[in-house]
Amino acid sequence: MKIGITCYPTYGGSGVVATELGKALAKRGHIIHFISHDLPFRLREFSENIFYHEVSINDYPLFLFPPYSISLASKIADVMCYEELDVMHVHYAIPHAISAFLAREIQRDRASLVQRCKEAKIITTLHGTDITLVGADPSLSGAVRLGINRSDGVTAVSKYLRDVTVQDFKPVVEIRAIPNFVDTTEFVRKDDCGRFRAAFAPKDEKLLIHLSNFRPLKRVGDVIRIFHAVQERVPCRLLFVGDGPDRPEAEKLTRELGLSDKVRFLGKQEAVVELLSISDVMIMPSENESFGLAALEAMSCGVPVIASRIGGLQELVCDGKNGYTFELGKTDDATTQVCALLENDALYKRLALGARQTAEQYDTDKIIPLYEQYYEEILAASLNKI
Ligand code: GMT
Repeated sequence: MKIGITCYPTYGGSGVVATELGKALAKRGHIIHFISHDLPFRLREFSENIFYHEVSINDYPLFLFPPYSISLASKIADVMCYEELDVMHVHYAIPHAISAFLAREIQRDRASLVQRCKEAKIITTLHGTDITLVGADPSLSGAVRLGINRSDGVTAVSKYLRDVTVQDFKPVVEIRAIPNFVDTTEFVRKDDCGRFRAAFAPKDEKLLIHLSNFRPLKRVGDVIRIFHAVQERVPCRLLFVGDGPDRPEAEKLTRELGLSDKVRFLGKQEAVVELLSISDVMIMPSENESFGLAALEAMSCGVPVIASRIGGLQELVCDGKNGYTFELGKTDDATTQVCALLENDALYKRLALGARQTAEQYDTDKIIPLYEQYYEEILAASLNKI
């Protein structure tokens, strides 16, 4: 198949999923056209089946806000037509679902002037805050619903997100839940990272890790409060990976609690596998999480996850199997869970193994065929309509 993919190319779960999906589909022989304003950050290696089309943004002085959504729509329309795409798959509804819809209108309109182009089927994948936070805002919700309803197929990254979308947006189309996935051959615990570990935990302390984009919904303050209590019982250190708006506040709280020598803020990092490989426990106290890709990647590296009992995290983190869940904001409960894990070797080993086994259920090789099958169903459904 010829498949177009649009996503946010910068750090963020939806961009990661879209890019890894494109790479995996390309390996399976499909031709992939990425369309975005920058090269997706995980698209490093060359593949003869992958092409990249950059959206040029018109920053005419009159525009206070250059109309990216429209430029993107024009680019998608061109790629759909000239590359004869079968499927145009957009990730994160805002504005991508609307841009894809507009692209199809552009293409239809152009057909009256030039040649008639083949029409690609539009598939939208909902990732999380495009429904639960940003998309729920009245300034955008009508457009999000239109984008969903005008897509030929819609997927959500968990059953939770599918159900919330149905409940809040009452779409007229069906939504298929297809979960996040991980390449368990790439995300595998590396044994040769002892040097890193010694740098961060020189006295052989335990290592806790939190990885996110530091937005308020990630509740990084809770991570620090949990760590503060844990380190009073178990010698340990904390690694923060990522960056975002709440980082300065988190650094301030770390100083106020006198934890500066035990907490390292590493900022954005590419060596995620190496960092997970030296970590003992991941802490994810998010207020909302439609799936929790970072937790899945941690599990794949044999790191148990302590997470809030919310959203799609409840489909991934199973108490006593691959980690523990705690009621949102109840950092005392999370502290007890982390300590129980770190103080009991046998329990720790069992959960670390359980984490890896869970990740194997979400391996790329198991989930990518679900997308392929979905594309085929959508294409077949449209043939039946003709
Ligand atoms: O909303 C975000 O945090 C960003 C979003 C994205 O688009 O990058 O992440 C979401 O998508 C990931 C991949 O599908 C999910 O694993 C994350 O759980 C989800 N984040 C939230 O729902 C908060």
